[in-house]
Amino acid sequence: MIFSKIWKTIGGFLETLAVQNLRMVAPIPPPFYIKAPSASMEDFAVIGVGCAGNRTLNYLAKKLNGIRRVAINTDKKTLNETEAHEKILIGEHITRGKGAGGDPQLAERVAKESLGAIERVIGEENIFFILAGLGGGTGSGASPVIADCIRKKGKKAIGVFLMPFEFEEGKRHEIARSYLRKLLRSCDAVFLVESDKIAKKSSHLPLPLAVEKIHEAASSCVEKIVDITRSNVIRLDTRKVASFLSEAGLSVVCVGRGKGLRKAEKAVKNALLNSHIPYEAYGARKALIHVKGGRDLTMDEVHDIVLSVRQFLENEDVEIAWGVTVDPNLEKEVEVTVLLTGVYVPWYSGLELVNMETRATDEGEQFINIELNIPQMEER
Ligand SMILES: Nc1nc2c(ncn2[C@@H]2O[C@H](COP(=O)(O)OP(=O)(O)OP(=O)(O)O)[C@@H](O)[C@H]2O)c(=O)[nH]1
Ligand SMILES: [Mg+2]
Repeated sequence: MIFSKIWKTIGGFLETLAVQNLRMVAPIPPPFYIKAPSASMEDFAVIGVGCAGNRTLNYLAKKLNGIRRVAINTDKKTLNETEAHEKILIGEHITRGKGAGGDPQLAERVAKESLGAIERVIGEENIFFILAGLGGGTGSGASPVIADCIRKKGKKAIGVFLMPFEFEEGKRHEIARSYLRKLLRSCDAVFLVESDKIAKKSSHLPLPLAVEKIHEAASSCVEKIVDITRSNVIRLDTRKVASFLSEAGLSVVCVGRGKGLRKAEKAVKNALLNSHIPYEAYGARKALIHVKGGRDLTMDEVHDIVLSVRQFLENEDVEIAWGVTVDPNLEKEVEVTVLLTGVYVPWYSGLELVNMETRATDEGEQFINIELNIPQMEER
């Protein structure tokens, strides 16, 4: 009894000593000891619908290979050529696997008939991206059915849709607009890719490369949202991102990079000015900012980035959330992603589409005058 008491006392003493010793000898982690962010894709899945949606899925497979990909189409040939983990051919008894021929009502009907198969591919993930080109049959008609199915299961449906090219017939634009209205009701958040604007910028490129630029814009939307959930210093986890995107309406992702002197200022300006914002960003209800930098990223830089986004939005009530990633692989470089939700759509109420690019040039002063209190830093 006495022996065990003595033993306990000695043991306790040795333990305390060991802990103290450990405290003394344990190397103090250097302030920048931060692991490079790793992929966490189990919360996300992507569904490519129709031909444009399937092809975008192929592009995404090269960029974000770990994400589960599902392809849905009425077109058997395109479906066969799609790199997806699961594939669903819908409406084969009517279309004989040859596409919906630009008829979204037909696509909607056959998607509803295949609801069982669609439900089975809505897995454990919390956030589902739907990729499709609007203006044709399958992407326009089946996407709302898929979005409804996702939300009925309590998951988030995030649409990333390619708008038709200007030169396409009027009917395609009519379909795109009317199904966009539907999709704004069915999806939690909708991101639009203005194919035409991107195509014009890359008109000098061979056609497959120019088309790839459009797929790149759509898949970068997915990549950047997934990337936010990898933030490691100030965390924005999937739950926060999911709640941010919940019933968010029309949304936009802008990305900018800056290097060297005043890199944070350059990054935030590039994000807000050079993005393909096809609608008014000023009306945004919420903004989510993800700042990525190397070990030299300072609190001042992050502070000024957040402040300048607030100034840009010209709305005191805008709800802002922000996350920070320090990636040791980024050297003297800052990347800023700004996700805006609930943006205003002028043509949604019958007005014409506002071309943000023209605005940026015509009223450039307005943006350039944003006072960015970013300290001058020595180029290292
Ligand atoms: N970027 C890109 N856009 C495409 C591609 N194919 C079509 N589009 C665009 O997406 C819109 C919809 O076209 P599709 O995806 O072919 O249509 P769908 O959904 O397959 O519908 P159906 O063919 O009628 O069954 C078109 O109006 C084009 O603007 C593509 O391969 N890449
Ligand atoms: Mg098709």
